[in-house]
Amino acid sequence: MKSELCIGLIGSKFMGRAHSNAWKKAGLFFELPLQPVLQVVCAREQNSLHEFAAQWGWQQIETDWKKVVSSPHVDVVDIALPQHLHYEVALAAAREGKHIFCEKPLAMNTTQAEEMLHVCEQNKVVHYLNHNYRRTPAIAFARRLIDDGKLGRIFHWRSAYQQDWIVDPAFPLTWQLRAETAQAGPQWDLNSHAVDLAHYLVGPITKVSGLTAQFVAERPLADEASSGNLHANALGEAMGKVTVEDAALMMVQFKNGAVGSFEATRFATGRKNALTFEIYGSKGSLKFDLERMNELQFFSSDDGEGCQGFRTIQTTEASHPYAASWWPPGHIIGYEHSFVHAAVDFIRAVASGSSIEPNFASGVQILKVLEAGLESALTQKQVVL
Ligand code: SOE
Repeated sequence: MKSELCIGLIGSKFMGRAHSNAWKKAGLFFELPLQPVLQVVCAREQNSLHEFAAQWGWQQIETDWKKVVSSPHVDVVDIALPQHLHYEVALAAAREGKHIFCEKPLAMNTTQAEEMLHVCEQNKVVHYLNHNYRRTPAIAFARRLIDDGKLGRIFHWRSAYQQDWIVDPAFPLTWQLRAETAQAGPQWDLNSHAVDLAHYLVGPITKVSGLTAQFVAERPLADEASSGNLHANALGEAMGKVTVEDAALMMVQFKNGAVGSFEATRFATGRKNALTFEIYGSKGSLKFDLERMNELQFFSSDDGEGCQGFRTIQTTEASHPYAASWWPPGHIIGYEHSFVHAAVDFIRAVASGSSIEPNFASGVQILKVLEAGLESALTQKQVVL
């Protein structure tokens, strides 16, 4: 009987590191039905790839992604690439019968995403879209509270995803700032996470109004070879046009009648990676802040009169999702752990032949909302989904 799951990772930058760490740690902290094997890592630059493979323990390196996808030694293709490369790699991987672990956002548009989903379903492969924040204990616990009826009927969703890494107009024109490689700015990169969480915690969205802004129209061309972890050097004096938005806002209605707002920006000076959301219901409310990711704020109207107020739950008890596999209560975890949890759930899904969420079907629904937001910003009309 098979006891291993061989991973082929494509991409060796920020997400390549986060995924490598996840595959390595998954079996050290969690009981797994199959042990992940770091079989092969693929990227374009061979020299740095040798170093990357040695550091993370990848057994082989490859510079041609097509060889990874068709390798008989690979069971899972892990796509840790910018979104404009997801479509081609995912289609090829699914056609080779490989299970797919794919970084977000799923694709450049809904048309690509729908085809990716269709080909995965046709070839009966497990497909996972890595909106990793769902798998922080606090957010998974928030879902449990909602499922248990602790919030009652939900009225409001409110999220803000704020970063500041491009406030300086001298920050170069990296792939994230060009429509041909990124499709959109924070709407794709950041609001994709927030919409995924809203879908997970509140439900489907039916109406969208959007507003976008661009604060810097031109930037120095980037030396892409120097870019990684949201840093990059300019190539020289030459400038290029920024072809994505710098901030994206949406007002939405949910199918269950709740209403919500989303704010995503790379121009919130001082905010590095601040994702906050609030949910207000008839019986209780929740507040989450990624910068305090082990905590969940919970208000319950069931609390006795005079004792009501938002309480801070440390989601590190053994009874909290994922927490028992790490440390004793109060010994907190971080950003990278959400990737480990994703790897664990993915491996379990593959072993049991079941599906996992979010997946490419979730990705299609997320992109529909994001596209509606941009369309509405352009036409200045509400879009009904
Ligand atoms: C960059 O904006 C980024 O790395 C996103 O791409 C990630 O999805 C998010 O988790 C942190 O910020």
